[in-house]
Amino acid sequence: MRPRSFLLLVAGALAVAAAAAWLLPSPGQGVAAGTAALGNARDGVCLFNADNNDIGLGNLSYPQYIGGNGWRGVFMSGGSDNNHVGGSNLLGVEADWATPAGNGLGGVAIADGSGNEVFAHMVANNGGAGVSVTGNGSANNELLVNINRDNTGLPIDLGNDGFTPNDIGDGDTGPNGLLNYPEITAHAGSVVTGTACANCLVLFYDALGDPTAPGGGADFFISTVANGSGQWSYTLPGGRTAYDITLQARNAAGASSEMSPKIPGRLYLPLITR
Ligand SMILES: [Ca+2]
Ligand SMILES: [Ca+2]
Repeated sequence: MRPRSFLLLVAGALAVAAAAAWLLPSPGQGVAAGTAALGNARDGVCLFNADNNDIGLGNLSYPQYIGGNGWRGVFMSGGSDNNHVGGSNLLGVEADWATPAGNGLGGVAIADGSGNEVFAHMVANNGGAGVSVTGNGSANNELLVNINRDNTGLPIDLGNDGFTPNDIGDGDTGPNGLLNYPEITAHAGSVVTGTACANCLVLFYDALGDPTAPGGGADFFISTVANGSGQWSYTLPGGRTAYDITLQARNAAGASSEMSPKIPGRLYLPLITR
């Protein structure tokens, strides 16, 4: 297990050139006066050439929210590697999991870093992408957000340049290798079949609007694994069909893709009577 230092963040304090709103409420607890987002003019948490830090705990009983900052909630640059944004984090929403507290330029932005894990619980209401990765040297960043919605950009954006379509053979290069997202090749009712990178994790999300367009969202609900040939099939729970979902891939090295487009909706022709 790799060594980690624990980054304790206190509002107004510096931590690796960082400051953040930092709360320890119970889930569902309302935000009382005096505990609203403090917000910094620039980034909430800023890592520069800083490795192996934990940002947030792994316990949703004690969520941490990072919101109301002028720039990004969490920003990693200068070769910041192997950092972990914990599953208890709320970026752009207050500790009641509802009140918007967006960060001006995005939830989490990795500008130059590899091997980072973003396991945030909710990323919402931010200007720009929920989570973005830029820099051609930024590789193998794992980007798994349970609830990612109501950001002005994409939920996940490799390149921070809007939707990046798949390329045949996935030989392109760039942030996270511009890993291709999974594709649906057939569907019938709740059964969906498709392709992804070989042995990749295929993550299923409820699509909110269009996850490949600004403002689209994605809520995670389950995952499966593609086989060595990149084939997968799954029966969706809860009455979902292929028209309801968006997909994301994560390869063995940890790199995560953008969200897939929703498959084209059913075409209903107007009924013409004479
Ligand atoms: Ca992109
Ligand atoms: Ca690609």
